[in-house]
Amino acid sequence: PHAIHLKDYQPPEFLIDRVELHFDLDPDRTSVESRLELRRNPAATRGDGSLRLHGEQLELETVEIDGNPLTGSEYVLDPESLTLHRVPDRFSLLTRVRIHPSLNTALEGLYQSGDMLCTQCEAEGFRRITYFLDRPDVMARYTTTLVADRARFPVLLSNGNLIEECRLEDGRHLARWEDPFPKPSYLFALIAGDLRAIEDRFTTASGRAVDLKIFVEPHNLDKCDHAMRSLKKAMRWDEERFGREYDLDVFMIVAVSHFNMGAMENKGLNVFNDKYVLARPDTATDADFDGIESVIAHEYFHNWTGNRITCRDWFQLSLKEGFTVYRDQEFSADVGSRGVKRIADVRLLRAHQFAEDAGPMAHPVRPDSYIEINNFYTATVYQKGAEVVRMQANLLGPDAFRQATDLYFERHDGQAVTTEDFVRCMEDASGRDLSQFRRWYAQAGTPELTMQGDYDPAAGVYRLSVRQFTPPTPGQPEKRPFHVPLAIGLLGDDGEDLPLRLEGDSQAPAAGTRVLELKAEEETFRFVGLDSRPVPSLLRGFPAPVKLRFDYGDRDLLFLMAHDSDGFNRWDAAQTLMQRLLLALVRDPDHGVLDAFFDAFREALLDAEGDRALLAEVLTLPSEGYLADQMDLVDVDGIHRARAGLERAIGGRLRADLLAVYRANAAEGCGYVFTPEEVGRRAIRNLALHYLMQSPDDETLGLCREQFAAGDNMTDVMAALRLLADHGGAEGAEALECFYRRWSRESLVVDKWFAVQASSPREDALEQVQRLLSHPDFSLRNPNRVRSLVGVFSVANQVRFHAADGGGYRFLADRILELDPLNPQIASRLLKSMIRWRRFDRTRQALMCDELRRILDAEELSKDVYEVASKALE
Ligand code: B3K
Ligand code: ZN
Repeated sequence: PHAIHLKDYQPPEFLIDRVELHFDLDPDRTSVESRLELRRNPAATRGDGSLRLHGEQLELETVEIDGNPLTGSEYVLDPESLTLHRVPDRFSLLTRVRIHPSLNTALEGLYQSGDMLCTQCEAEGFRRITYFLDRPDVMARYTTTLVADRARFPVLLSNGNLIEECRLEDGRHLARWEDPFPKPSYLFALIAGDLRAIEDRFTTASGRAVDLKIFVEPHNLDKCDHAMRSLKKAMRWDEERFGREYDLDVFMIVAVSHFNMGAMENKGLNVFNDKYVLARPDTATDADFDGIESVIAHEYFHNWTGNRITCRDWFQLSLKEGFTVYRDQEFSADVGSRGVKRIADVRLLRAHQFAEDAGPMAHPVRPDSYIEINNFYTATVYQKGAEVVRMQANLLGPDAFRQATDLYFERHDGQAVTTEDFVRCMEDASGRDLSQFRRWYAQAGTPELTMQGDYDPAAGVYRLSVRQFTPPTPGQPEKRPFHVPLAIGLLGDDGEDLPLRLEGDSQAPAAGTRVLELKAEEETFRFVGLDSRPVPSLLRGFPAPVKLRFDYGDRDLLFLMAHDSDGFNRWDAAQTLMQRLLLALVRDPDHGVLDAFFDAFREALLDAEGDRALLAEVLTLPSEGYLADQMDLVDVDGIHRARAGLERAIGGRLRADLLAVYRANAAEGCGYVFTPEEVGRRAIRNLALHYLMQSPDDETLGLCREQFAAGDNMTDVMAALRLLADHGGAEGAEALECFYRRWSRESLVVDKWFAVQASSPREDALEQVQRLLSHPDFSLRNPNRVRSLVGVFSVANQVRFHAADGGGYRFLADRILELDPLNPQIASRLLKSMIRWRRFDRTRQALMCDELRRILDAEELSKDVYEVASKALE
């Protein structure tokens, strides 16, 4: 397999103005006829005049140019393309191919999911449907005709508006769809199935009525309300916040149960993993409700950021993904709790993106090269990309940023553009110079900011010196300094914010946060007019995706945790404190925990006025995975022991308080509602139960059992089930069994049942996971199921996955080798949990490398898995 490089980009030699597709749908044997209106691209640097169309796994039956059939000697076929030599400057091309959806286990292109047929084309799936210029800078207008058996496939959908529908002979019927907006092929979609829809209507700001439809299999019709509510909220928000209106008469969402990722923003016809659509209080947790709200919004927002304006090439992926994640994060912050949302986003970024940046697959937000683009739908492109947009939004301020996005939408509507075009709009609208800022797109790695403060009481000056350093990443041994926004506050003895007056300021600014901009490798800021040593609150709200090194004393952290006006930094202080304590306990099990720690924990816990969701975040210990990332040499067992020990100590020492919190936060009998307050209440209550159950007695076990039995909502039931299952014994087995019996027909709930067992820290977790492989409900062909068992075990069960005997690694490698021939995308994703082997001891390093080599030695490895495994061993 060979790499593709950004520097080799060439505009397409041909453009396609119109596409007419005709599908004769059958799961076993579908025929696809395509008519393309092609013309030479005036902007292209002339190639050799031939036309090379992408196509994979297609059985070609006919090729015609302007109505004249070609003979076999007039074209060249290989497994990846169809090449036509000597074609006119403008012509119509007809091809007819056969494909086999029921054999398509990779779930790319046209495939079968249960009884329905569906498509997934991003990034390069359209070439598995028909011969085409399958690249995002070729935008065409599509008309799609679908013909299928009427009884089996009563619903036939594609992009755009329905323009014709009729019955045919032999029980077949036809539907014709027309999409008036030019689009790249990756946004094409079709659906055929026996589906039902819930319908609603949305009137846009300019008064146009849009029909909204969510299609699901009939038995899921009662689980669509939350998705529909979320959609309407997102549509309104995008009008208000970004001035973006929807542009077709109908917006459709379809939920399918076999899906490689979360969802797909196909024009007018979003196709979703059903996990991000279906929710009823008794089947879905608060986290699921949250996920649905944000993924529905995300895909909807793509209509402008991705569809109307798309990417020139796949190196620009973050142009649409980073921006759209930023938009969905802002949406969730506005409709939920902003502070909690920021914490959740940063937690995710630190856990996944920082880890990625520190490993062998590290790449810039705009990668320079790839072997398989599907490997680059990463936390870096998505989450760090969103932070890069957020930094620009903050540097410009809300008004200029809105002008800049307006300019972007106006200037580039209908085009396929680059991240450079985006930044230029930011500059043109604001007058700011972002030339150094652009490095955020080009340089990989997480910058480390080392800060030092010292106070000169005689002069009343506090000096804050800042140094930035970014570690080398593959292919980038040296980095140049970034342009980093720093949001900083200084707290006085009373915990109040002080005015931040920099030396040379003509007047004192108001007390509060001040945004400084670091551009050099090293800089010192001098704050004047301070009567006593302030406590600095650094990087408030996490203004940049960086790591902070500052030598805080424990007292300062406790002080910030109690007083910082910035909620994010109160949380961060608590996390730093806990992280420090835990790492000390890893190094020395006898380290001991100060009373002050428990006092602070208790004080926070009993804060009756605080936002409970925020509190739950503050009181949650950093994960084992995150702690591992803070160590040069990961001590898997030490981390587990320390963290579990501290949780037990909290549960024991604060038992009475935790019980009080548990009781005070009982539901008030109004049934399940998904509001930030109620989510927060359930979160703090379940966290209290979690701590109590770390050293359970009859009373807490009783509470847990009661909650499991009584819970009318999945959030509480799952929390109790997890605790009972981890507790083990007859209680655990019984709860698991009872849960399975009740929910065995709800596939998404069965996923949870698998996941609970896969993430259990119990010593026999791997054995249990092995056993579950042969459970009748397990299948390698359903990505959600694979993720819930194999994915969860290898990502969320650090202590068992990294067991010193290598059993976890062998298990994972076996699954990857089984899965790769079926579904390379999922196989390659799973592999990512084994690539950072360098952080471990020699024994584990050797075990992981053995498995990576075993994988690389396999015959007929996919490009996906090859790229990850080979880069891991480089
Ligand atoms: N754009 C899709 C992701 C496609 C992934 C292809 N391997 C979903 C999203 O980000 O909205
Ligand atoms: Zn997206």
